[in-house]
Amino acid sequence: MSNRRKFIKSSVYGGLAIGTASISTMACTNQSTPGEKPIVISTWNHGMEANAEAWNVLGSGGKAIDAVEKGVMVTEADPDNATVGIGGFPDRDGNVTLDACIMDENDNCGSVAFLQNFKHPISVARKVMDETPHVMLVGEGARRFAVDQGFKEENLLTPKSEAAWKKWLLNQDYKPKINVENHDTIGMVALDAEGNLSGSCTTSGAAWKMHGRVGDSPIIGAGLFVDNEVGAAVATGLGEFVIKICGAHTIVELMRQGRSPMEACQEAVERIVRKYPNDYQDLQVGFLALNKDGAYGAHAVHTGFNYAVKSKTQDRLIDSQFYTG
Ligand code: SD4
Repeated sequence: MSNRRKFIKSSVYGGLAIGTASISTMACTNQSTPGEKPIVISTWNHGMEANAEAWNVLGSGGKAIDAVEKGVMVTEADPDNATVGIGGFPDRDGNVTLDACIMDENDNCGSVAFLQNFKHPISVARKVMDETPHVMLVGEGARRFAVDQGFKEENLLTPKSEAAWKKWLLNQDYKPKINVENHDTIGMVALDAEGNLSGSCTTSGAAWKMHGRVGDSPIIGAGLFVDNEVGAAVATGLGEFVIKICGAHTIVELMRQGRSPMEACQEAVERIVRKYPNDYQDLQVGFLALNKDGAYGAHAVHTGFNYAVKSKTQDRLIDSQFYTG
């Protein structure tokens, strides 16, 4: 491998913010849970706050699609979160570039990638879904569309993330590190009282990525997939490997074939491990799935992934199962 490729590869692994289960309240569950609705589940610790906002919609009989948009907006607006929205770590040239997508129960979907200077990419993605004949807008076209829709441009590089970037610039030779932060991309899936599923996913992507890099999070079928006949799934972690196995879509199809949400996530994780034996030790990917009955489950390549669940009977953070060989 050339030095340049090596640099790029290790920078991407190393810069990806991958969380730890620092405030877990519950041990791993082996099986998917029995179903209930309405229910919302989302990735990482920050999912607790995001779920609370989503529940304001779901708990009063609102639609899953509105819940998953409102929920992840909480995380996007948090400047202390270095992996989503404002305050997200920039690419290696110092630009904060955001990816997001959203999908409803009728296969309507909207996505933005490489979006800069908008605090709520998920809402721009929602507008792409609601107001255009397209699924995905990127870069300058996405910017113009957002401005036309009334979104305000603002600087998303906070002093804290700028300082982190400048520190990284000093040697630029990250080694792979897993579980270095306690927050990450937010992916959320929900089932509303009517029995309809929706999902959302939003991120600033891999820290110190190459300018122009887009991960799995805005790719329908990779970072997020919803099929109202079956279930919904979201991904977090090193997006390149989620894209390679078309992660979220794979999980939904496995559920269609009869797997529980947990089994489906586990099979997707094992596919990554099996197909990329030289890579998986140095990367984290976590999957989260919810089926049409409101049963959920998760699985990750390594320990450290956790997820938040909220329903009438549950409001908790759960440590995900992970690959143990
Ligand atoms: C990406 N999957 O851009 C996203 C980032 C993420 O854990 O989820 N980080 O690859």
